[in-house]
Amino acid sequence: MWRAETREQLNAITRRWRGEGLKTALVPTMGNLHKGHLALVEEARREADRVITSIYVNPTQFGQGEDFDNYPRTPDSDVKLLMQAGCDLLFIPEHSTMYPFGLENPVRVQASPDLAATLEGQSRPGHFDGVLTVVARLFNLVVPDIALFGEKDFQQLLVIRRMVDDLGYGIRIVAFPTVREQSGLAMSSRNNYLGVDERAAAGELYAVLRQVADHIRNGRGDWQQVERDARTRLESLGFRVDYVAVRRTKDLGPPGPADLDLRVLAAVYSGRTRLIDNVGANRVGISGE
Ligand code: PAJ
Repeated sequence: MWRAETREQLNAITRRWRGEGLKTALVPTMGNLHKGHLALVEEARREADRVITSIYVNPTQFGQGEDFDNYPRTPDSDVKLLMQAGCDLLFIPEHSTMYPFGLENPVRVQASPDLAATLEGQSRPGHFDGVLTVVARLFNLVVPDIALFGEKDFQQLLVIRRMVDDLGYGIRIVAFPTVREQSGLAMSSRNNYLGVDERAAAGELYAVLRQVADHIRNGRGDWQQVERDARTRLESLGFRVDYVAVRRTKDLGPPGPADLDLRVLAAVYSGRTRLIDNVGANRVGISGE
């Protein structure tokens, strides 16, 4: 596996690949890799000739009081896992490579407010601007043919797709389904913060989201009541609920009676750990409205 830290090192390798007509895939990550990340790398292997994984804990997407300083950094085990997964190039930049003019006054990308102001964007103001600011930089530096993102961060995926379509990046965005532990808990670097008991209980979040999806599939259309019931259930399981919401899959707007393709999204706290998850729920019948 090649390794690049600077723009020059990265360019030397990717220019050669492009010159040889090889199709490249980028998997952007913040490291502390788990099976969810590695599934993206393996999918990238199937989709492209060369796979580039980036590891960069991006300060501009963390809010004040969030976990930037404590975010788990495990580069040695990440390198081993990437080699096993068949990654061709690890791009592991310093701040000065990603933000050569410093972190205070970088050129920023602003996420489309219609997609980004709700749910995660409401709870974490500026978060998606920071995500797009670094993802645009990664796209500009790596110039991949495709880039892969997890459905685990569903709103992030939509915000990135919009940027690509709006700014005209010639990059195909591939979405990959959420990889889960046996308990149903979505794999996440932040799961490391959970205590043993919290971790055992955290799978219940997925169970509740699936129940909501089942209600919707069975024709329930009284979303607000469905959301309230889910909130109560999550609270009774010991979670502090940030949001649990039924939304349109395509733009995360509130669903109307004719909307069939829906998503159930939630953010909860287990102790001090913030967990997010989502599931799809395609409506077939319409009743109860
Ligand atoms: P990070 O949280 O490291 O996630 C990197 C990629 O892995 C994202 O596309 C995320 O959706 C995906 N992912 C995480 N957990 C997953 C799981 N359980 N199953 C499937 N995919 C999963 O998301 C980020 O980093 C950053 O915001 C980033 C896009 C790198 C920009 O800094």
